[in-house]
Amino acid sequence: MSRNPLIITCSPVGAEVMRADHPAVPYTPAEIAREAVAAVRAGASLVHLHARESDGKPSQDPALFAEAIRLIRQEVDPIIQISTGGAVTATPNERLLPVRALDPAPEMASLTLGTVNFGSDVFWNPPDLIETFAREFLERGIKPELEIFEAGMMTTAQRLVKKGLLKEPLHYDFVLGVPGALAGTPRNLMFLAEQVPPGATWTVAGIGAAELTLGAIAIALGGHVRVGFEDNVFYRKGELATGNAQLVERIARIAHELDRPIATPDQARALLSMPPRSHP
Ligand code: KMH
Ligand code: ZN
Repeated sequence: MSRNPLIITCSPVGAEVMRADHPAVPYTPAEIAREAVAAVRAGASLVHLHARESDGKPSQDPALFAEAIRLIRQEVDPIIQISTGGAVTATPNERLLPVRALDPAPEMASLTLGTVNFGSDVFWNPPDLIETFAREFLERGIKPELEIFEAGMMTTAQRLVKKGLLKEPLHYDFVLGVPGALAGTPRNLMFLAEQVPPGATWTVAGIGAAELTLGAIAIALGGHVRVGFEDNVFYRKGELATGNAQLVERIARIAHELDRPIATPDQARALLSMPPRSHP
């Protein structure tokens, strides 16, 4: 059995889930920070961050990100990973705004490695966009989390390594179960995990009910786990989670039973080959 510490990522809100889905979905920076801080206290060492306007509209406004980060950092010190996926309606420039504007630069940001159907929409990531994003990350020393929605995106990762646009060791997030993309099945998770090169790390974000099943499998396989309202708002069928922290707590309990200690933020940085955080 693997005993490497488990990195639990929490994504307290994405671009799609709304208060109609769960009344506690956070919108404002203060609400997002409150959910993130509770999740970190429950065992999350990495926070995947989206921003919303106060009416819930997805936003890439750097000021909203900066305020959420400031409030989180007042209380806890997780790795904070900015979303550059944003919403399917965001332009490439909008998606890059927080990467370009935040000072200090974010430690980490998401990078989706291809275009994919996304429900009834298309999440648009053509090759030139991916390469531009990867270059901007490299220039600022930002560690990418490679968002893998489809199997071919694994090949793209290797192509970008050969071009010098991604530095090893890579870190992958298998986002499984988006309608229109690779389904959230154990077989699909195994298929992707088997392709991870030596020295690289991976986590899984199962959408809906797959969050729990794939999370448990990832713990047993030696991978890492993402939970949170971006991907799933239910504790079990028909029962909403009380908050993001409840979803983190459950993963931490399962990890405990499977003999995986929970990574602290500093352990997570080391596991992901990231430098210790030095700036305030
Ligand atoms: N909201 C999706 C269109 C990411 O954060 O980088 C994209 C997404 C991936 O959530
Ligand atoms: Zn996201």
